[in-house]
Amino acid sequence: KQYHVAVVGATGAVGQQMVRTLEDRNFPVGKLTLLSSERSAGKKMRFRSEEIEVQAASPERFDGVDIALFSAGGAVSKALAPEAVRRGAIVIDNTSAFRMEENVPLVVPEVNESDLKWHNGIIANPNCSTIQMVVALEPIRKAFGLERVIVSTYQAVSGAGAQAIEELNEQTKAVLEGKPVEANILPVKSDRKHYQIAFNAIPQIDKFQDNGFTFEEMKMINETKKIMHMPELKVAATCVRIPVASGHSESVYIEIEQDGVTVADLQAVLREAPGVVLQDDPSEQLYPMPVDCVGKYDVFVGRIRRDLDNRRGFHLWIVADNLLKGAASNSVQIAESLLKLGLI
Ligand code: 11C
Repeated sequence: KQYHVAVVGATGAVGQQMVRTLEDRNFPVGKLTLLSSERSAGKKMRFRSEEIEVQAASPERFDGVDIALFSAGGAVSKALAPEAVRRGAIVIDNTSAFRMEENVPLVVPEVNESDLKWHNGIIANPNCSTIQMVVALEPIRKAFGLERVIVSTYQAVSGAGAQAIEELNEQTKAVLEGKPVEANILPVKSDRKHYQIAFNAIPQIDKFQDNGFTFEEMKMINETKKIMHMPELKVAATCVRIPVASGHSESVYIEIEQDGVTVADLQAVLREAPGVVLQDDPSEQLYPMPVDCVGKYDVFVGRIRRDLDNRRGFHLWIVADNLLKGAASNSVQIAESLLKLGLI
């Protein structure tokens, strides 16, 4: 069977990768509808050997659509996802609009694919930095139990969209040419102040919450507990933007339940884990880096070592393509899982 798929936000940084991923993974697309804001409507995008014109998104565009992949911001999802569902589509939403709603599964197929069984039309795709972390943590939890997670991120600018990539490129050029640097997008487009990202590190991703954490940090905390079905898990996060175009990196400290586990035990589990590539050999200076992970669907893990003070504490370094496994390819994988489980 072939499916009518719609991509909402098709011209954005994630939307473009969704189109590419549908083609690359050979998803059975019979018809592809590309939707965007009025501003981007009329642009043409290539899918397989076809040129498809992007149309302005509206409720009627979802008539006949089987699967709608949304990545056009929370406000668009809130307005249009229920309309798409009403018209018979299953929505896979890449924004934070519905993630924490009780009747919406939040899914990373390697971790909690079976949560798809109780969907009510909308399935949420988690935040990019959460996805890559839980893909690595779930096999560890299964094998040894998990009590605590403390993560610091080194996040690429593409997480903030295509305009942020442009801003990094322009600022880098300006600095190198000794020209004045303009900052209009980062750390958060809608916040009051903007800071230079070129040759800098900004410890703010998304807006500050009343508890002193940013929304990105709270997403990592709350989404991890929901996906792993562990409301009791202790999680803390510090999220930092760095001048890398694509590929999020994370330094993750974990405390496991079981005693006597070795680094070799953790490596053995991760070597077999779905969606994980182990790149961990200090003697060969082998560890994951964003430049090597961009364009790939997997999550890369290295630098595994035991904490010097806590025998049940371990440190890991986790890298993935934030636009692919962090967004587009996780969404397409969710669609693949729906097919596999006969849920569509
Ligand atoms: C970033 N993680 O890197 C964000 C982007 O909730 O899906 C993804 C935001 C989200 O800026």
